[in-house]
Amino acid sequence: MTEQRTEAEDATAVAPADAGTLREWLGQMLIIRRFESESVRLSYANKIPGGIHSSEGQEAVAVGSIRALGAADVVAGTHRSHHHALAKGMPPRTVMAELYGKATGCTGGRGGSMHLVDLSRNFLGSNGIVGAGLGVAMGTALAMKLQQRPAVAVGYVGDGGANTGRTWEFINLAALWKLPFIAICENNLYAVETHISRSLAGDSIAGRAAGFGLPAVAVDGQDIVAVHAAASAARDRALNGEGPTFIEARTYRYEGHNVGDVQNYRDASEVASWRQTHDPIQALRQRLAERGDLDEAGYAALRQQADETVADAIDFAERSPWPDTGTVQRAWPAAEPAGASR
Ligand SMILES: Cc1ncc(C[n+]2csc(CCOP(=O)(O)OP(=O)(O)O)c2C)c(N)n1
Ligand SMILES: [Mg+2]
Repeated sequence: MTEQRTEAEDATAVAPADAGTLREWLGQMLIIRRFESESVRLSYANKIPGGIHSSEGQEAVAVGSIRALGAADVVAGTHRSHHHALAKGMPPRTVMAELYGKATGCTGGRGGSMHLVDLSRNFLGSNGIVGAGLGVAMGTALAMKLQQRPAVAVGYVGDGGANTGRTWEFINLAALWKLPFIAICENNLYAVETHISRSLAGDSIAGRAAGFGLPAVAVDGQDIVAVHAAASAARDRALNGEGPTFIEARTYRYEGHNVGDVQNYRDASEVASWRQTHDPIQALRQRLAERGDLDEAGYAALRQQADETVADAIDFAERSPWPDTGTVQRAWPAAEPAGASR
């Protein structure tokens, strides 16, 4: 794939965020990084039941885009959404407790990793159906437009999701109806075991989106400032009534598709190379250091804070009670309809 330098990336050169803001973004990315590495460890330790999909490596996409939003803006995620949930302000405690299946989790421990939701923070959920989160956000954008609410809805989708029909049904209607909608494709190069070179026709996902007549940009998803600039521009457009934007954020997942993936479809050297040369956390750390806005001690303090936040979340999940099984509704087999036994 050819790298395109976009207007949004150029804009970052003229509008750098202040040091305090960048350090906050770095701190949030460090929390997500630690949350994810601990979640993987706890899954292997049988503390977290069911599958989880780690977002390690993709932190800048979530934090960069969600930091461009206001509290009233709505976000809908994918099956790989811990980073979206945490960036949207969900407390690590309720997310970790949900992964554990505990009663203090955001859905009472009954949803798990792919059903994280917090309506009070306008996080409409992670979602196990590939491409569906985009539709949840698009429908919300339609409601916002009809109700004339000054807010936008953001939906995420993966590169694999960009090969499903429903994704383009949502983009088509959002463009046609000029909805206050931002579609963000996290192109992490893989859909389960399939590299994008084996599944994508055409030059790029952004190029495909452009065919629907909306602005479609590709950004370096490992550069949080570039992601933030693209999302800010998209939000401004949406709030001005100019309609949706499609952002393809080029990123990489460090872990396997889910816990247990043996990853014999890619070389360990590929993962190591991304970690060493394209890491979003190290990129921001370096940017801050070069500006004289972060020294070794400052970085160590942010890391320690992140580690403590996640340790507290794990402790909370461990100490929390299991859901009361007495409150489970009997759904199947269905109760016999009245008179059916006669
Ligand atoms: C409608 C639907 N089809 C298939 C699946 C099985 N599935 C789960 S994740 C996944 C791949 C998704 O790849 P991508 O969109 O690139 O997201 P990533 O896992 O890389 O974040 C598939 C096919 C599903 N959950 N939903
Ligand atoms: Mg993918």
